[in-house]
Amino acid sequence: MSTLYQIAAPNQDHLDPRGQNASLFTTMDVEQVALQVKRDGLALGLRLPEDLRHALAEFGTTTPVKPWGAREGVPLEAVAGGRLPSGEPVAVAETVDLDRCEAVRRITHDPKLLLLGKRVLGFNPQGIEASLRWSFPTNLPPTQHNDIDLASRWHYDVIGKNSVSLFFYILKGNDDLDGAHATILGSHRRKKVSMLFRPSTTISEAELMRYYGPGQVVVATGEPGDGFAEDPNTFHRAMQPISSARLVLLIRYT
Ligand SMILES: O=C(O)CCC(=O)C(=O)O
Ligand SMILES: [Fe+2]
Repeated sequence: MSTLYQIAAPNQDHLDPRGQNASLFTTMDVEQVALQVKRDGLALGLRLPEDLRHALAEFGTTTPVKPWGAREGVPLEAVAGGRLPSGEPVAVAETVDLDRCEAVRRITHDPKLLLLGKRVLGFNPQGIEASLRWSFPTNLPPTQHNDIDLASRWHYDVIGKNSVSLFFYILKGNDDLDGAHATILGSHRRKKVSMLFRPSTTISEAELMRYYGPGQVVVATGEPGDGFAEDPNTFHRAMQPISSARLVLLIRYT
């Protein structure tokens, strides 16, 4: 997470973001998407214009990355095989210097996305973060992969008082499940009390399925350019990339 902007002073909160007609997301119905995020925790069907997806793919493939926990960026090629030069497996790495990418700013400050943030949060977003994130096929058995990428286990995130995430697949394997993102519908509103007092990554899939039912799981399959909005307080997880590395743009309004 690397970018933080202030877009509206609290004393201007009655104002909606201006210039709705200039949005990049021409067909998006903000009120409908906001309603779904609030009700289900998830709204599919967002779509990034191809020129911006292309600009992000270009930036992501030519800029150094920071593996989780690393101090410094390394060239993408050094880790793209799912191993550090030391041989240690690496599942996730973030593109550095995202502030230099003009396409990111256009997306994070898009008037319709900002309005979506306002409708879900109940106030104009005060914090805007963006992350361009690689997930690599480690070729490890799922349990081992999940140990080095905790976001591959079911979990929920509590970020500030309220938050909403937007994901856009920039590059992704061909298979639907390959590097996809899964969500348990409605789980932002309904958790067992005991789920609140344990690290969420320690809650087993079996326990979640018993409580919510397998029918509540939605996998956001999709192609590069497809995106979705999610309440991070839902249970969700990243699925292991199999055929090729996945690149996603993640935006978070708080
Ligand atoms: O990469 C994903 O699909 C999930 C990431 C995630 O869980 C998060 O950033 O909170
Ligand atoms: Fe998460």
